[in-house]
Amino acid sequence: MRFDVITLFPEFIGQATSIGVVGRARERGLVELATWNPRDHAEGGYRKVDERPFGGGPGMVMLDAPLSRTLAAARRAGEGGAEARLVYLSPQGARLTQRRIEALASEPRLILFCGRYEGVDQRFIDREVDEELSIGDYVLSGGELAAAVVIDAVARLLDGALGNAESAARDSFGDGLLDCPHYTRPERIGDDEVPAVLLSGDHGAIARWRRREQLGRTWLRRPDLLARVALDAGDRALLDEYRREWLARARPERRQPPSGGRRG
Ligand code: 9WO
Repeated sequence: MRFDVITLFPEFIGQATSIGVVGRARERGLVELATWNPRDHAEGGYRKVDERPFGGGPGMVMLDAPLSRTLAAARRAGEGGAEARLVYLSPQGARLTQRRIEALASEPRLILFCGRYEGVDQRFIDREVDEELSIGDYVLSGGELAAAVVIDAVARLLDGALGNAESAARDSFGDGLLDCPHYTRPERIGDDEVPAVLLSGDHGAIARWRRREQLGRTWLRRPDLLARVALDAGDRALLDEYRREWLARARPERRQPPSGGRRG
């Protein structure tokens, strides 16, 4: 899969995708990355890429012309550039979800556009952008961090990007539930011990415990996610077990799961 990233800070994207799973995927040829800097396609000695907004107001707006030339150059490079979807990372975009990541991972090539300043001339967005995506309801300094999130989440789904163990772990998490707790040595830290089932060697019991923790933690912390997961009879039984134990432990005034709170 190829990513073309339009950014005023190509070095950021290069570094953010040179480590870990993404870095390994690039080394293995699973991911190809090219960065495109609008400043290289700007005119004049100052290589101007922004201008004051019409109507006044704070900040600057990215100019259409350098962006259009940058996008044209990216589309001319390599194969499939003309058809590649242009994704603009912005607070105004649709919320990024794992399901959307899975869809993006099936694309042979993606062009990710990272804005800066106050924003981008709307005519460029209306004419060229196929999809706006947001990683959350907050304003960053630019779209680069969000682009790195997309590249990381997509790369993990590509065949061969994860080792067998990681891939198995990913498969369980990929079913829309939160992850289960993880423990490692030492067995005891102060009064805190590792759940006995994890030391039992009973792989069936361990798998059931992990699934129950996934279901229970999702119920406690993200009931909105749980509502979207089709539970079979076994899952429903495990979740009922978790709920009964949680309610039995919870103080009378806490008989309602905390919305996104801790302890669970
Ligand atoms: C800047 C600004 C300054 C004062 C008041 C409001 C403001 N809004 C912005 C703004 O949205 N700047 C953006 C910077 C322009 C497009 C690129 N930037 C960006 C992308 N900030 N945050 C994102 C982003 C991308 C994906 N998911 C979440 C946030």
